[in-house]
Amino acid sequence: MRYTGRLVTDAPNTMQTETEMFAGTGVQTTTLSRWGDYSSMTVDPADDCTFWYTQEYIKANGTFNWSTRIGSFKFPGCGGVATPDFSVSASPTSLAITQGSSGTATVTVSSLNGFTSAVALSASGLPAGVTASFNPASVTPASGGTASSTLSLTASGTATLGTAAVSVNGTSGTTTHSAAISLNVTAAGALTAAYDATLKAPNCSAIGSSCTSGTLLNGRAALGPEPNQPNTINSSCADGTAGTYHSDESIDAIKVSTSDGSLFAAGKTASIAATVYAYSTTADTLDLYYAANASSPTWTLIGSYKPATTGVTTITASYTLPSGAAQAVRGNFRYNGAVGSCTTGTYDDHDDLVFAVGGGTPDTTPPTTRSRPRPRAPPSVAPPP
Ligand SMILES: [Ca+2]
Ligand SMILES: [Ca+2]
Repeated sequence: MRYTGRLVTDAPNTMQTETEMFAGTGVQTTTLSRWGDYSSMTVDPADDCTFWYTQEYIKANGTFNWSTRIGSFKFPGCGGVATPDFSVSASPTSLAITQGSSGTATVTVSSLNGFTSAVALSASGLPAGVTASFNPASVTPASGGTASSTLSLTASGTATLGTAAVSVNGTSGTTTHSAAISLNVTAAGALTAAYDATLKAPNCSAIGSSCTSGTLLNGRAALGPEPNQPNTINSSCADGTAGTYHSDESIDAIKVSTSDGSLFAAGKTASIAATVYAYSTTADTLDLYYAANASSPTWTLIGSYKPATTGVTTITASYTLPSGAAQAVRGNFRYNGAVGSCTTGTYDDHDDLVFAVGGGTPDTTPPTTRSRPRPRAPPSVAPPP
């Protein structure tokens, strides 16, 4: 009884070395023509490598004197003992948290090759001001199973802003496997405006550190179209209707933010970033205005600016926030014409953004006019008769 065979990894057109399992001790005599009718081979499901083989053989010269032999074999390199191991995954793989708050992700440890040991969890690559905790701090998966832990990432009020690649690490003995989480720390009070149907413009009604129009100002009039156009307070200034979206002029977004990342307050410097689609770097001009009272705006010019490039480009400016609980900025984007808060060119877009502002530092400057005398005390009530 001899065997050979090949593994899927063996070179094409080669067989393993022929091996003898058992040598018979006799020969079949006379005229018998049948041999080997009763034979079988099967692979052992326990390891998918071991073959079990049964075959007839002859112990001594003669006829009708077959015996049966059962043997097993496997090829070198098949069915080596697999090393127990594990893998680590995280969900979600990207997380956004604001300064002063926290977010969670589920960390899952999966058993491979019968792994059943404890895996200690940790995090690395955290931005300054962000801490990580795992509940539980260590998990032990069943063989072939999974075990999960909840990762909490907490950002302090001064945590470093921006995106960081956080590594979630599982360690068992000398083995460490990791999963990546993209963590984005955003400033507290980074607000996106909602359309204010009363004022008829995008409005950040809470006090934030920034306020963006999001998609609410994209386009001009029916071009785009601009949602809720013309997006001027009390519909005070219609948009020009000529041209084609993103071939001709439009203001697409306005964002106002404090330059130091703190909450909007009177006296602070505010930065405006206006995203426009420019047709011309020479004929197009963005006039930026602010108003202290959004409900009844008196527009004060901040400045007039040329786009640096044609196409989608951002224009920035800054000014000092006045006092006023609900303030506004206006972008007046015009093709030629003269500076104004509501120019009438057919390619001109006008967009307002309303945002809430806190009281800011109290005014300690004494008034320069004389105080009015205190009102007289009311007459005392006469006692009942
Ligand atoms: Ca508009
Ligand atoms: Ca617009």
